[in-house]
Amino acid sequence: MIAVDVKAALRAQRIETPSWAYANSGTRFKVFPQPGVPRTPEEKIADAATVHRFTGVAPSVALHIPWDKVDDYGALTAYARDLGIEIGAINTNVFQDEDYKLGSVTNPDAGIRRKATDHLLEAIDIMDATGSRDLKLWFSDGINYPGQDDLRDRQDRLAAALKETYDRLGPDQRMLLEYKLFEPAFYATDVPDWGTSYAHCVELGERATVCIDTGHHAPGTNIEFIVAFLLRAGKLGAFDFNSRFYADDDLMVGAADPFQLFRIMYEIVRADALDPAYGIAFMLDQCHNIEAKIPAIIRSVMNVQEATAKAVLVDRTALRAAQQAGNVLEANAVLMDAYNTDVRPLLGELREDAGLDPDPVAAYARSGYQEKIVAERAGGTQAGWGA
Ligand code: LRH
Ligand code: MN
Ligand code: MN
Repeated sequence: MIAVDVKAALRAQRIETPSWAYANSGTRFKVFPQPGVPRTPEEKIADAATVHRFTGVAPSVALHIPWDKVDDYGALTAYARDLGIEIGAINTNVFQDEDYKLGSVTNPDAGIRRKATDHLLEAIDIMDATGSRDLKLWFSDGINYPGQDDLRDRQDRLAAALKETYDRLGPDQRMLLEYKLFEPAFYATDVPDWGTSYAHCVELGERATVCIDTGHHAPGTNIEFIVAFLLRAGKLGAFDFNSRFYADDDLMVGAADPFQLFRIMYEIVRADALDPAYGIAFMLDQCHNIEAKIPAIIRSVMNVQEATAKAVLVDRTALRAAQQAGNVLEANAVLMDAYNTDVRPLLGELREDAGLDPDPVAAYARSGYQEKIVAERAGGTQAGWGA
């Protein structure tokens, strides 16, 4: 691929940032509040627009309901558009209510299942108002003790809630079903892995697809295999990018294992699925507990860009030839040549071509935005994760 094609591929890339990453967050041990964090959904959107201003590739922000609940979603959408970004995926939250102790849509109590499903339907009303394409579902549902509830009945209850929600989607709307190995349930989680999510999505129909949160697997899981499999099946809808060392760490994408991120992005490039027109939503799902939030999100966007640039640089013709010839070492070397390329100058050039500073983190630091929000948002309350 010649350099200009590499640039064209990278120019088309879009990365969505999550509203909750701009807010205070922490572990279950402590939230360390930071000065200047957003107090309202509007302020989170303003921060997301700032990340887009410096990176040029993050033109949408995902919302989480009720963390981002407002009276007028039309007005919120107009506010975002005025700042140059769109509202992206609507994330549901059926994990922070007393009622959900034994589960939400899989709860043995039909009344609680109704309440949870109604929340999912309400999220689609919000999508109608914001123009969002994607409804993102993650269920904390599961059980802690063998015998606590019937594993199979819970799948039936899940399928019923998903079907009711799917049937409510508009023609241009999609459902993304996220899985997670464990936590908060430890013995059995109702959507623990990609296979479970995939099977439910197949049952639902073509507008239901799997969301891969890169932090939601057992250590050592080959995530790029899951990516390749789902792409082949036409069932990969989105990523929640982040990094993990141990569990659901939610650290900056590309921090723990940049090589894994490159391998994932290579499967995307291999399937020609990088362009937004293909329909995969590349989202971040992170929490910045001890590091400055906006620069960390800018860095995360850049980390995805760097992994993507390396993936685009893979000489696919040479790789295919080596694979066909059974030349194991050569095939591996072709991949590693691309991974070991320093793509930062190329990305700097790309940004300059677009009228941006080649170093978005430094440009942000010089911009005065951080000082401005620290001064303006004094006395800010915590919003979002850990609220
Ligand atoms: C669950 C999860 C899911 C939630 C988000 C805040 O661990 O990854 O995507 O909506 O975190
Ligand atoms: Mn997630
Ligand atoms: Mn998570």
